[in-house]
Amino acid sequence: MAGASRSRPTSGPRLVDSARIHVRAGDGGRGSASFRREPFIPRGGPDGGDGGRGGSVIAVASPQESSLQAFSSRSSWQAGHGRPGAKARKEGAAGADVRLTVPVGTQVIDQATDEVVADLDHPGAEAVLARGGAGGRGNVHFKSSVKQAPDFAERGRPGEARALRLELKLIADAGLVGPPNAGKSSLLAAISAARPKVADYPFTTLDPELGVATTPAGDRLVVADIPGLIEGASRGAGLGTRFLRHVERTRVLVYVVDGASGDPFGQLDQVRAEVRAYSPGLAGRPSLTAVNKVDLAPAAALRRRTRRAGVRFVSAKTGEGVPELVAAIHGAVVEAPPPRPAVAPAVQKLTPRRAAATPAVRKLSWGYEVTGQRARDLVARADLESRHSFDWFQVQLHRLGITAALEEAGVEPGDTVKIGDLEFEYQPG
Ligand SMILES: Nc1nc2c(ncn2[C@@H]2O[C@H](COP(=O)(O)OP(=O)(O)OP(=O)(O)O)[C@@H](O)[C@H]2O)c(=O)[nH]1
Ligand SMILES: [Mg+2]
Repeated sequence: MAGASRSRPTSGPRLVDSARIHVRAGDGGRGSASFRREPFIPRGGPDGGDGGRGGSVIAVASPQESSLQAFSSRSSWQAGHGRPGAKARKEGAAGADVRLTVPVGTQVIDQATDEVVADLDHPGAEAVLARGGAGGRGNVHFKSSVKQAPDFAERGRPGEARALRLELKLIADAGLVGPPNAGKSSLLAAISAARPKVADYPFTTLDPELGVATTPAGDRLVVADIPGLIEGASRGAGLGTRFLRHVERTRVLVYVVDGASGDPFGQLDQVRAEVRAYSPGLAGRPSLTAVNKVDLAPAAALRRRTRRAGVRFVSAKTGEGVPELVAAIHGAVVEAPPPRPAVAPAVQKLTPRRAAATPAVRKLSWGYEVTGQRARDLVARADLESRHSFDWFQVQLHRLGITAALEEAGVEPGDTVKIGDLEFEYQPG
């Protein structure tokens, strides 16, 4: 659907359909560096648990929301940080997620790249806007590979932070379809706060526009106004029929014809034929007919003569019959089947996680060899003479999954492990 956002003066409250937000996920909690206390042993084995994962900021599409109003008064969102790990292998609590409820049809755009990174186009759709940082590992993990007692633990990873734009692409419930000048835009203006251009020449409307109407009972209804259709539109006459794609997902079509024209019902047949030529499915959708301009004499006279069921005479100018028309559209929308089969909620992630380059471990006659570029780079960078760097090296062994891979391969204390040209003895602490 085309954006409803146009900056122009309005009388009624405008629909808030765009917002800029900053989201920050929580940092992971730090891992714990603690040691078991055992009788007669001054320093037992390491038993520090992992830090908790930071909370994420997640957007969830809800049919209960109809605008991005909530984001115009608050633009910054921060999820909870993970708690640190503790001794006795106790894992820190995870940070609380922040779940932002947005209307169905909200698109998430990365402000830095202008890329649409998530499209929450059905109820229940979710997108992770900022992923929480992983918790740091406690020193309980660092007792293998190298002999020293691990008196350090990892810090948690920072949570993601992003500047995003939310844009509501409303999915219209009903579409106004009719010949040019029938008063479609006037009708949209009469039932909603939208202010489409209205003029007494054909093809005033060039871009589809949306408005939110409220029924007398207080129900909301999203209505789309599209350019007029003339005879031969399906063969390209006038602006053609391509605009009909904007009403393809609406549940109900509202045919609007000009009651002051010579032959409104002839107009109706023509428009229906064009819609049918465009898509028989669309033509078969539930519909209503509004004969507009009943404030003018020809339309008033026609009303007296007409016995057609389901035809409503209205005036976008005076408002006559308009509330009843809105109620009827709403009734039809409620009864109409959804235009598309419901899809299961999909989770979209902003940055697909890169598959970690897992190091390969080979068991050889003399021990274990770790291969892989990242493992070799690690060894090349490590200066194992310095204590500081040695600690760093151990942390990296875990980060790269080397320790886990070694254990998986069945490494035993005292076995020789070789990475690049470094050889060391595997010794759990
Ligand atoms: N008297 C009267 N005039 C109306 C009514 N509704 C619309 N008009 C006039 O009809 C003309 C066309 O109205 P629009 O709302 O622009 O018609 P449209 O169907 O959107 O036209 P396109 O965008 O060109 O397809 C304008 O001059 C309006 O002021 C009505 O109920 N009564
Ligand atoms: Mg128009």
